[in-house]
Amino acid sequence: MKTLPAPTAPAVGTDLGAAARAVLAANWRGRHTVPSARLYPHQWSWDSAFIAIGLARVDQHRAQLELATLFGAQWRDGRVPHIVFDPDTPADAYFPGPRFWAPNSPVIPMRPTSGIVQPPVHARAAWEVYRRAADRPAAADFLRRMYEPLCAWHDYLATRRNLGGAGLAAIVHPWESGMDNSPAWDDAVREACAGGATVQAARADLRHVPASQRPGDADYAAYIDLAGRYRDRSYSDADLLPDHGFAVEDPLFNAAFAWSEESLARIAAVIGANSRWHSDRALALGAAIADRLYDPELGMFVPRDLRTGRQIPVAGVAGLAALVSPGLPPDAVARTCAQLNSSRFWNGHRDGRLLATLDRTSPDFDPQRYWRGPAWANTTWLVISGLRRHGAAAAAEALRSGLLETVRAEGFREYYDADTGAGAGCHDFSWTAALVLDLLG
Ligand code: 2M8
Repeated sequence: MKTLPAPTAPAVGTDLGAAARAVLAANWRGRHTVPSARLYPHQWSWDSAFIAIGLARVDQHRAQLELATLFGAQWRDGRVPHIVFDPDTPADAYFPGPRFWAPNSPVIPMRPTSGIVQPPVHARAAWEVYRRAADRPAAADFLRRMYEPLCAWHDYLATRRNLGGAGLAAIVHPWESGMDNSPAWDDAVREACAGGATVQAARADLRHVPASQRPGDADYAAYIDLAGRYRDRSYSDADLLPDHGFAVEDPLFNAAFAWSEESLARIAAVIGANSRWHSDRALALGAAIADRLYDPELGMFVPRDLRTGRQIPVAGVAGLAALVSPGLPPDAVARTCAQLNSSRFWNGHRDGRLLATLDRTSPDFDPQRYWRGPAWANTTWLVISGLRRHGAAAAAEALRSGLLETVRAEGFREYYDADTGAGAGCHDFSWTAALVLDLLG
């Protein structure tokens, strides 16, 4: 049995870049990086994409390997699983582990994985790796190897996950949003919640992080119920509606899809493939996001529940992250950018620079609890990218400096109290370190 390493990263001190590199070195497992040594001791899908974006700044080879390892576990239907389990990590180190996701397999396969997905930021990450590469020929080879797997991944989303029929990809579990306990999922989670007691006994996360900073037991009961139902239909997406308890078109997920599709167009151009097809699909995704996920009353993007056919009017950072998408109408972009200066997302204590996950005026806002309020590096980074895309350089810079200041003071935490900036969740968290490297430039 492998002994888990203790965190070895030095205090942040003055050299933020060196400290970030040390976190990523401590979390490196030879072919991939774990998000956190104890809380998340396997490989996660969108974490690896963010990690590759940071590694692209300092170690092209590791950045390439990070993405290649993840895609080595891609399913035949094109899906990229949200967790690739490390067979050397003890089975009870993370819940739900490989036996939950594949209970009928007599032995755990060589590459055990989960069966759900996470936001498709990978093609964008592959493009970033190429863009930053010192060894361009090696990076072009890498793009050639990644192109077909990335196309298969996007085709899976565009076809099998097109549950709403408008071309957007549906997510079928709250974990697929990456923003697990967002209040936007509360109604569906309440319905799916089976029984908390058994789940509490199995939860490994509470050994590492205070319960007040994690999802509740009822949330976990719903996660297990929904994942179990999807698993029991062999992870098939056919005829999922109306019975499956969760089917949502999410703005962050689909904007990441559109942004990545646009990156596939650039990748195709480098390797001599047809790029037009990808840029057309990127723009079509943007148009569908505008059509189905823009809420003119709130003045920003929101998720759409495919079970009710209605938008979920929750103002969250996912609706701001939609700004990374190509093909959005200028008025929707302008109103969404303006949200940064509203009382919903303005933080008086830090000049509005700490970006909360949720509308601060919402009764559900909780500055410390996971995806219900705290500031996260990855969502902040996505919104910075969206603002830059639309020329809002000053707003992007305010978020960038606010995040870097917070990390300097608190270390590479999983998230930060949205009111005070105090570090929360686990320590030495990989995507915080990686995206700091990118933001340092
Ligand atoms: C969190 O999600 C996992 C389940 O996937 C968990 O709570 O156990 C989320 O923050 C997710 O976005 C992230 O990818 C994952 C690993 O960092 O942790």
